[in-house]
Amino acid sequence: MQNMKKMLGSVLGGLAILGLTWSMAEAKTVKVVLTAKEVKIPIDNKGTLYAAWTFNGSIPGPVVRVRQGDTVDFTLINPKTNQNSHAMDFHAAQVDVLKEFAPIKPGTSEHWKFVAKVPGVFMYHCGASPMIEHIARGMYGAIIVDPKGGFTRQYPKPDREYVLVQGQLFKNPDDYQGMLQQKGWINSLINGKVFHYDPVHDPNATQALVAKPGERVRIFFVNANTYGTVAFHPIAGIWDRVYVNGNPRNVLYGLQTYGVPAAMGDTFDIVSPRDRPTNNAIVDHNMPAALRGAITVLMNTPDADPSLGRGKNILLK
Ligand SMILES: [Cu+2]
Repeated sequence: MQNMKKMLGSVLGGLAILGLTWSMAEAKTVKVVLTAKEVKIPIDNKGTLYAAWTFNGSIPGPVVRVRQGDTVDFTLINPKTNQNSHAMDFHAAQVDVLKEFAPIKPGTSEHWKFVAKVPGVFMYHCGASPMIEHIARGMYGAIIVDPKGGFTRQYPKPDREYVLVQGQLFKNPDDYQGMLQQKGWINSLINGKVFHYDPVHDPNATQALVAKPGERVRIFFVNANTYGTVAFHPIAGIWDRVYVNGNPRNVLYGLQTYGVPAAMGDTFDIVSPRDRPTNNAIVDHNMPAALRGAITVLMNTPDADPSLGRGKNILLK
């Protein structure tokens, strides 16, 4: 009996440690280091330079991708060569706005952690004052929190994935009062450029999103406008599914247009006809935004480059 108890004890002990090891292996700590960079970068396909404020020197900043339950170990660096304080506001984090999200001065850095508890696609942005200027100048990006449960019937594995982040370009981002009234909004940016992936409207555009006919294309979309809802619509197509906030539990079927408010992220699946090559123009159907640059072509052809919409190529540079 004594031996039996001993044996049972060691078996249970072994299981507990196994369980612990298993759950530790499941949730990872992901190091994310972003540097605030005030730099001139091209904001269209012909290379027009713009005095942007960025995370890591690009608009949008890098895509951060973790799994639900992971810990994001975050460092923000504000080099002393910058003129302005900057901050980080991850919409995927549940922390203290006055602490973690507080601005830091040039020549300093900050370090904090959060557990990404809710799955979806979330905006991140600089929250330093005036926030309208820090966002308008380009300090935003997307963080994807993949669901712990993985793919399901409701949230099937896509064939391709793309990230699209829409923002605005203002003629004078120092004009705080003007921007509050949306004055001087001259262009819309998709992943930091006007008509970035639209060779139809911009002869200088060299890229488009690609897929093979019939493939499920999943678009992680973030509205980084300073103001206004994006009327997200795939011309010549229908959204097969829309996951509100990118959460697989919030699924809608068969939508033509779905409104994405400022500071929201939603996930969109589109499946083109399998029996023929087609093109879609993915637009903000608010005409002022579309015609100022928010049009993205998705080409569905049998010879679609297999490397695009996968791995590192979900945000096309
Ligand atoms: Cu900033």
